[in-house]
Amino acid sequence: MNPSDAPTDFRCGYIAIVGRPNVGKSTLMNALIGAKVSITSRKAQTTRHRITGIQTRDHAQFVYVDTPGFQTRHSNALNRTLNRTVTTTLTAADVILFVVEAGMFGPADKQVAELLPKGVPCILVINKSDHIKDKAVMMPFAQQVAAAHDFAAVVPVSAKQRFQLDILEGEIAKHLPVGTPMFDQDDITDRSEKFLAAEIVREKVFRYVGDELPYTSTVVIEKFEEEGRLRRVFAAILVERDGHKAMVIGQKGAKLKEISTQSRLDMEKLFGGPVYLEIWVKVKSGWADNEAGLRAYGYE
Ligand SMILES: Nc1nc2c(ncn2[C@@H]2O[C@H](COP(=O)(O)OP(=O)(O)O)[C@@H](O)[C@H]2O)c(=O)[nH]1
Ligand SMILES: [Mg+2]
Repeated sequence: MNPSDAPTDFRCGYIAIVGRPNVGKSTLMNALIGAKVSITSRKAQTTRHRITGIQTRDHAQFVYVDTPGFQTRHSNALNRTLNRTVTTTLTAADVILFVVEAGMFGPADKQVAELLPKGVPCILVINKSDHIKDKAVMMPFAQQVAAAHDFAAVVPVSAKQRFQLDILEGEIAKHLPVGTPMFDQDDITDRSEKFLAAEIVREKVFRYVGDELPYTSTVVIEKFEEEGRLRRVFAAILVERDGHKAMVIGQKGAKLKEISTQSRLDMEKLFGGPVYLEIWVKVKSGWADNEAGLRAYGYE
């Protein structure tokens, strides 16, 4: 949107999405913007970067920032870096969405609640409400969580079934500052296609290779070319050991083929054009052990 076209009461701001791993933060952001820019999975270590998703309406522009789940289990270089991303995002937000899973409020959730700054409007989002059959338990649960922080609103939703997302958006809009749009109205993210391509491949590795593959495997895009509408993407999956390489490739290359096909389909949908994709699997160990290695692979 051209800033001069925006109405004078137009609102625009950053909305940080935080919560413990696996509560559905990335699914929620994708549902709110109507496109899949943040990868999701049943595993806890999926989101590793801060990812921006943008939704522009007539009256407001919502700039969502999806964060890695706050890691409480192990203190290693990767987890420390992930946690720093969460705290930095919180300090820059106009509105915070604190996401919990309906019926679950454990020590890991409480630890995230303690990070919520005072003075920034924070909305309690109770996700996965589709799991709750007995609606009578919702109220006491909401009250239990609401005791942990002074929330501006409480909204039960289902990101997966797109339930009550309009209500949530309305609550967020109330707290956004008046201001001109920061992004073009057609933008859905500030991340490059090259970055998104790597994330898509990483999601498929998580999905198609069993739990045995350590989280230290990652994906880098070695070459990303555009030729008219066609994108040519050359990706490498980096794993720690030869055994992991065999796991990713699978019997007669079946697994790698599945990863490639599904990645290409997702990229074509997101980029809106044909994609030629080549994926190689390479052994490279130790990249996640120290901060320099993490920076080399794009971690902030
Ligand atoms: N039933 C149900 N599952 C959901 C919902 N939102 C997310 N999930 C699932 O929860 C898992 C974790 O989601 P993800 O968005 O990756 O969580 P994150 O770690 O908080 O970003 C995935 O398997 C999602 O499909 C929801 O509203 N209902
Ligand atoms: Mg996530």
